[in-house]
Amino acid sequence: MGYKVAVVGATGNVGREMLNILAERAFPADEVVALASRRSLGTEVSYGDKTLKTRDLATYDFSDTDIALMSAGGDVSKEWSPKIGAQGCVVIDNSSAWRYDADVPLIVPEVNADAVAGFSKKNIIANPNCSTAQLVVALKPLHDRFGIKRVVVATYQSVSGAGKEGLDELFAQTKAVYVNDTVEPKKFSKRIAFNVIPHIDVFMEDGYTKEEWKMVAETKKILDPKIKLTATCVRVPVFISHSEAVNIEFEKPVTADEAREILRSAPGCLVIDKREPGGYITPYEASGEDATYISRIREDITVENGLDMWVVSDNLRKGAALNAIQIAEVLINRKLLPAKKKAA
Ligand code: 11C
Repeated sequence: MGYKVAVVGATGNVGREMLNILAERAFPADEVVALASRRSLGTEVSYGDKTLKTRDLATYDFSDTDIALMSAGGDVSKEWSPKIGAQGCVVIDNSSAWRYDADVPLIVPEVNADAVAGFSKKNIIANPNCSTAQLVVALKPLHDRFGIKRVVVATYQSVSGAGKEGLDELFAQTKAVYVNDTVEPKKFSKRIAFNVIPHIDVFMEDGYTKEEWKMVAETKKILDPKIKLTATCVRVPVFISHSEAVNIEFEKPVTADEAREILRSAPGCLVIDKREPGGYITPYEASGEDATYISRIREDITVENGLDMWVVSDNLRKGAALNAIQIAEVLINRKLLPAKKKAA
């Protein structure tokens, strides 16, 4: 018998991607339900070759649903995830609402799948921020072998990280520039077309942004609290896929060749690294793909045991929807889902 899965926030960029990936991977679901807030009720969304009409989250009964894939924002998750979990349905939440809660595992299956076992206190499992997910997939195999001391990362994050409004703003502003029209920032603090903005999420007291803080806190929780990390997160005029320039200092000596070999056989990683024009991946090519791509691997000439690399992944897939579904697959493969009384 298959599972009953609800996608909460089914009309958003990530919700739609969740439905696509459930169908693509032939996820063992008997029934998939698309849920949304009242505002989007009745909107139709695709699930494989089927069309699902969205139903109301507020009146939906989760008692015979096994898994809720939540991508409806932090406020909705804070209100609804505990209620859904209390009905015995396991919530896999894409927002930041529960990530830093000690009773909620924060999971990237290639990195810390074993930590999933702690979910039963609240029946909630958190998905990391997109910029963290791809980073830890690339760091984990190197950390296991050489021990990471410190990471310095600069991100180049696509506008889809800011949702549909982010995509619309880049599109509208780019058109406006071509027809000499006024460009008015709405979603982003400055013009994004033909520009870059060193600011994602709110500013914190110490001068870092919340996006940068999340990368630090989440890397520590998922991979190793001893790793020191500093980040500069930048929005760039790219529709989909986040890129990261990563500098790593290790405990042990490392060569670029060794790192390349380790990453070639690491789960979730795909190395594209020829030292010639075009011998690297760009966000355009990573869009729609599942892998975390790694290019430009080289030894840092300024520090002992240092390495530089370029990491790119589709932020809507590995950074969100795919990671959530991989977590659901871990629950199924390890037989961790609570038994449900199915409606007759
Ligand atoms: C962005 N990374 O690109 C953000 C979006 O904590 O899940 C995801 C925010 C989060 O704007």
